[in-house]
Amino acid sequence: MDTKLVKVIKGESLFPPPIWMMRQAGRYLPEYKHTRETAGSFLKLCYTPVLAAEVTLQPIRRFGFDAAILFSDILVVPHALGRDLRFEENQGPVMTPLTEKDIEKLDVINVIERLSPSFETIERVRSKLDDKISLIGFCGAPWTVATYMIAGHGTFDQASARLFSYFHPQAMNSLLECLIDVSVDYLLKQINAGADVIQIFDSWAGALDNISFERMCIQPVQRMVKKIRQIYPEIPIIGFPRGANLFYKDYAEKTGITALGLDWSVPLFFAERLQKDFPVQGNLDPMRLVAGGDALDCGVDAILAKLGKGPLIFNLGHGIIPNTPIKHVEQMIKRVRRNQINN
Ligand code: 1CP
Repeated sequence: MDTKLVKVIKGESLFPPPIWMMRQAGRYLPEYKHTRETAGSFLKLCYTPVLAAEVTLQPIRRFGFDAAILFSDILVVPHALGRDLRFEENQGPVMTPLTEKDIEKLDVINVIERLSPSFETIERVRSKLDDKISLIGFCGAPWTVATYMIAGHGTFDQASARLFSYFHPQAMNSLLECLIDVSVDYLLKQINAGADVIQIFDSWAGALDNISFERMCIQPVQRMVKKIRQIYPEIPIIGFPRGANLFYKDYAEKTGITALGLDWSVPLFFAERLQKDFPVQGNLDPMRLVAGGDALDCGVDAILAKLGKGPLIFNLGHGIIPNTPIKHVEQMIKRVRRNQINN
């Protein structure tokens, strides 16, 4: 039987809509902080299936979301390719910036074996999760993962990766090719382990101009979707090209994804048009969730009023912010689900 999430991704309209939150396992939850302390470091938490499964399930237990998402990070892929990676407190990921010469040294032989803790996490979560709840597997899109590999850390404009793509177009192609292949294998194994929906995070799609968007965002994801569908023709795939703006439509049509994750800057009238052809997911401003009160209620109501009649997965327009009060998450869920009677 399909879960609510899968029904919507296949085009059904449900009211109230299914709901989950990007980064729903994380530092705003005391139980997450506790498990993270037990693990010792963020990466150890990602690579220890018992603990990763525990934090994956925490937001489901507390809030009753309609989907769990594998606890890991998009940067475990470059890490498994042999790049160094550490997470600095309050600074995020740090890696040695990648040069042209490093690309051929990426360890494509052992990468999937190194990622195997995630498959065990998925199996563990699936065995404990109610059948009605989806388990989302994920990876970063090649462009977004490449931005971190090239700069060595997060940036706001992805200047280093854009420049790299102009100075070294061949090297950039090789890097994207490598990431396409590895990410496809990684996702196939996640599906095989029990993920029933996949999300591809292209968090830095918005940094690209028209030509680069086509080449480095659309084409790689299009190729990934095609390869995944050769093995799993029916698997629902949510694409999240954050900041894609007017390119959202092109992205959805050309990549072949099943549903479209919208960031909070997407105007609701435009979202409504996209929803005629694609189920949509989103797009509450995470700052409204920090603020609570009327700011939160208004944001929720506007999304439900405009998109609630079509296929909608209610979500934030980007990840939850660590200082979000738990009470506000409860308020949001209550508001989204208040109209149970119409279901
Ligand atoms: O515990 C901690 O202090 C680490 C914080 C943290 C967490 C909880 C990071 C570091 N990653 C995660 C988990 C994570 N990351 C998940 C888990 C599943 C969930 O509950 O949603 C997922 C899906 C991600 C994906 C991810 N990591 C993205 C794509 C989505 C997005 O937010 O745009 C990106 C860009 C990353 C890189 C990353 N990892 C962590 C940080 C702080 C960052 C962003 C760094 C930056 O650009 O500044």
